[in-house]
Amino acid sequence: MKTDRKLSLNTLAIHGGQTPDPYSGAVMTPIYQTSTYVQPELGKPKLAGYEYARTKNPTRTAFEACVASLECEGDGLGYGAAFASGCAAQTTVMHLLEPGDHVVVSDDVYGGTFRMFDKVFQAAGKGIQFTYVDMTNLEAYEAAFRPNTKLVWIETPTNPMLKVIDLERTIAIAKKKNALALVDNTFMSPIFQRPFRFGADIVIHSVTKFLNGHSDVVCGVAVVKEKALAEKIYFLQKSLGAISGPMDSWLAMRGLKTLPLRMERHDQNGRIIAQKLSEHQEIAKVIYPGLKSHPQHALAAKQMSGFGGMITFVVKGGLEKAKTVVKSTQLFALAESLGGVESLIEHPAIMTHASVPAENRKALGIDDGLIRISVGVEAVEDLWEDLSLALAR
Ligand code: P1T
Repeated sequence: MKTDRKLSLNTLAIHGGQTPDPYSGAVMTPIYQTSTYVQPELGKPKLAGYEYARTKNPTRTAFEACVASLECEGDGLGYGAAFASGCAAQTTVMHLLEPGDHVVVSDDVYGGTFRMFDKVFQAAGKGIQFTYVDMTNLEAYEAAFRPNTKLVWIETPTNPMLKVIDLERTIAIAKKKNALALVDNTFMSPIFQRPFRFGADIVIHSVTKFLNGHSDVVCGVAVVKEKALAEKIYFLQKSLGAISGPMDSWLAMRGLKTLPLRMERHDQNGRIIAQKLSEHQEIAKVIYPGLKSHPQHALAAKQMSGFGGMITFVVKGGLEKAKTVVKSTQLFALAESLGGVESLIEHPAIMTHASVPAENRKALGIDDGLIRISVGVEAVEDLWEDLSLALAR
C-alpha cells in the first residue's frame, strides 16, 4: 500500500506491509512457496535480499511488515521478524545475550517460557542468569537488577494469573539500568496494548494466539523500532534459521486482517463472562483485569484499551470440581493454547504450567482449583450456558 497518510490500526491490519503482487497484480500477497530465487547475474538476485528463502521470503516479509505496522502504528514503521513459533521468536531474541548476562523476568510467565529459561538458557554451559520477580511490586523489581542485567522480560497481563504490570514504570527503570525492555504482548495484541508507547525495545508475540486467531498455525514474531537492533535480530533469524514458512506466514497475515474485529468481540464476551462468573456461587475467585476487584484494574484501564478474552477463575471444591468442570463443557474445548475464535478451557497446574515447580505454582496462586479460559467470539449466551451447565455438574 502506498500512502503517506496516518492510518488507523483497523486499516493497517488489512493493508499494512502489503502491495499488489508486482508479478501478477494479485491483490492478496501470494504464498511464495519457494526455497530459493534465480540470480539473473552472478551474485545479483532479482530483488535485493532475496537469495535464499531462509533469509527472506516475500510472503513472510509482508506479514512481518504488517505486524510491525500495527505495533508501531504506521505502515513502513518498525521491523518485524517472523518465526516458527512464539518459542522460536523467544529463543532467537535470547541469543542477543551472552554467557554471564542476567535477565529480570516476571515471576508469572507462560510455562514454556519458564522452562526455556530454566532448563535451556540457565543450564550449564549457556550460563545466562535469571531472577523471577513479582513486577507489580516495583521495589522488589528494582532490587532484582544486577550490574550484569541486560534484559527485562515483561509479560502483561501474565499467564495465567493475569497480573497487570505497569509498562511505563517498569520500562523506565529498565532504561535507567541500561537494560533492554522486552514485552510479550500475546494476551492483548497491538489492538489493546502498544508497548512501544511506553519505550519498550522489543515486542514479541506467540502469533499462534490472537494474531492468527484461528488455531491453525504455530508462529511467532519479534518487532523492534530501532534499525540497529533489527539488524541484529535479522542476522540471528537467518543464522539460527527458526523462520516462519510461507504458508504459515500467509495464514497468519490473513488472520491479522480480522484482528481488530475479533479483539472487539473477545473483549465484549470476556467482560460479560467474567461478570457472570464473579456472581456465581460455585466460584471462589475470578481474575480478569476488567473487573473492579482486580488489584490492578485502574492500571489496566489506563495502559490497555480493552481487557480481552482471557479469564482465570478458582472453583470451590478444588481439583475434583475443576476436573469435572473442564471435562463437562461442550463449546469450551479442553485444550492448551488460547486466542482463537473458538473458546478453550484448561487447567494450568496440569497443562500449560506443569513445568513450573509445584512450590512456585503455590506461591503464585496457581492452585488445583484454578481454571483458565480463552473466551472466543461465539454468541455469549451460548458460552455462558455452556459454562453454567458445567459449573452445575
Ligand atoms: O506456543 P508458542 O507459539 O511457541 O508460544 C509460546 C508462548 C509465548 N508467550 C505466551 C504469553 C504464551 O502464552 C505462549 C504459549 N502459550 C500457550 C500455549 C498457552 O496455552 O498458554
